[in-house]
Amino acid sequence: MKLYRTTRGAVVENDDRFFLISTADWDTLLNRDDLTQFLTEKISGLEPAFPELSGDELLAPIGKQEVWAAGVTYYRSRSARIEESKDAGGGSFYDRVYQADRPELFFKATPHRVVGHGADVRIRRDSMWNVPEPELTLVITAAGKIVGYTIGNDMSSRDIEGENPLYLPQAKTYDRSCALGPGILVTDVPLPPTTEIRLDILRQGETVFSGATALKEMKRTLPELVEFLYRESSFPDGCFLMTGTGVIPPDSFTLRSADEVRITIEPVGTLVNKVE
Ligand code: DO4
Ligand code: MG
Repeated sequence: MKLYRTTRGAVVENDDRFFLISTADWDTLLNRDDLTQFLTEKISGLEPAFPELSGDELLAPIGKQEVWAAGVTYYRSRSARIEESKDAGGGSFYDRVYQADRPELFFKATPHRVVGHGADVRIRRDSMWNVPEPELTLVITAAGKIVGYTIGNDMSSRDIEGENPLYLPQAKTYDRSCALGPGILVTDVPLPPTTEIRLDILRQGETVFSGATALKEMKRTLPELVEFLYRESSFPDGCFLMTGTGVIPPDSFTLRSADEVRITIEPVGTLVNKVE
């Protein structure tokens, strides 16, 4: 079952049928530990409201939640980061965090820096080397329960983070640096390890990069990431946690204005954003 935040209100998609549900606000909904059961009961006996949902109606599936991100959770991310920071003396930090018990967790975005499906993401004007990062993103309640999954794009300025790891917040957090959507796959069943996370980048309609990874390539488990994030922080409205990238274009690649970024995670959907 999928849940969308739309211009019409909260919409549930079940078996290719779309239901408009009357509910309290989005934040209260996302914070329900019983979200799957609640939505199942909500739509039972309801007539589908419309045959399909157009992309123009979709809003980013976020209310008041903070967006956090895990880093260096895939070997590919570890290697790319070691390479990009070697001239700056990046040393062994990325390998050490890849191996360590404690994961890298960083603050990614406040809701106003997040865009939804179809909206433009941005690259920083003071950066020359930028990539999208396709990431499975967890929807977690205040109690720390994973109630759903969405798709995230962790836009990153590689020259800024490569110059000095202390610049990470500037490389990662700026206006429209984060895309989430198109909706939320609501389920209590963990995703299979074979779940594919795919990135395609198009320039004037031509594919200029394609790559994919699978959830089983991740070094960490999803509950482990949530446990560390919630150790000494409370999230009264729940939060979104991006789980790191396993797909990074070659070092010769940088995004350009008007590029289209498509991220597909099959049970969730495809998140499409243009670069402003
Ligand atoms: O350590 C820098 C950022 C890592 C990251 O965003 C990722 O691995 O996805
Ligand atoms: Mg990332």
